[in-house]
Amino acid sequence: MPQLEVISDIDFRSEAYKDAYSRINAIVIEGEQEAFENYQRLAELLPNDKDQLISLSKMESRHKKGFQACGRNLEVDPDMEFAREFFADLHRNFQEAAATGKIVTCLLIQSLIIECFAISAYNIYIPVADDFARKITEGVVKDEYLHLNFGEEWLKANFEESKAELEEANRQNLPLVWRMLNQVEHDAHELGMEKEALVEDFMISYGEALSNIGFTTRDIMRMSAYGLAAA
Ligand code: PL3
Ligand code: FE2
Ligand code: FE2
Repeated sequence: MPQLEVISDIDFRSEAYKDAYSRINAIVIEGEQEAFENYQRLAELLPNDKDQLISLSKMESRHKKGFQACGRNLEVDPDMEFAREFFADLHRNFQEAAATGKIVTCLLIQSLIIECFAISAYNIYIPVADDFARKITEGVVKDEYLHLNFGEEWLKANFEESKAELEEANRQNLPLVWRMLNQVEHDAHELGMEKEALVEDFMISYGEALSNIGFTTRDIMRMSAYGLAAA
């Protein structure tokens, strides 16, 4: 298996690896915590889908516990303050949207952008992870596809009336993803993950999601380009 060669190159116990892991691990823990809170909030906003959304939120708190165990296993103390700062803009945008009943914006932020970000990061992490974290991450990523699917199905069913708000929410939030990727580029590299691969995987997942919802290829090209110049 070629993967084993890659793994043997990485020293999971080195100070440089653990230092980078203290931030990446915190980001993932914070991301899962925010996802938990966001699905709880969505359950209040969408009473018809309440049970399903509560069940998604419970998966997020399991993911958080799993990644906390990954950090403990490597004897890394996650830098949670860094991670809260990392998510601050997306967090604020979600809160503001929820407070004004903008469900479409909330779904775009959580179920499309954050889930696609997580799916691409986890898929790229799996082949370079330590054995313990790899098993955890493989289990988590399966759930993230269900979360993405929830958003896709809801937005597809309400496409015409959601379209304008989706475009606006994309314009506001996609540039934040590119900024966040730039912010983790160095630490991700230390863990064996390349930014180009993260960007490519994100673009594929996000583009497919927009296509499943009902956007044309032309719309997708235009929407995906927002803020990319800065990446
Ligand atoms: C939603 O279910 C989870 C949200 C988590 C967002 C994670 C974003 C991760 C970006 C950092 C890239 C490195 C990932 C390493 C994987 C352990
Ligand atoms: Fe999750
Ligand atoms: Fe999720």
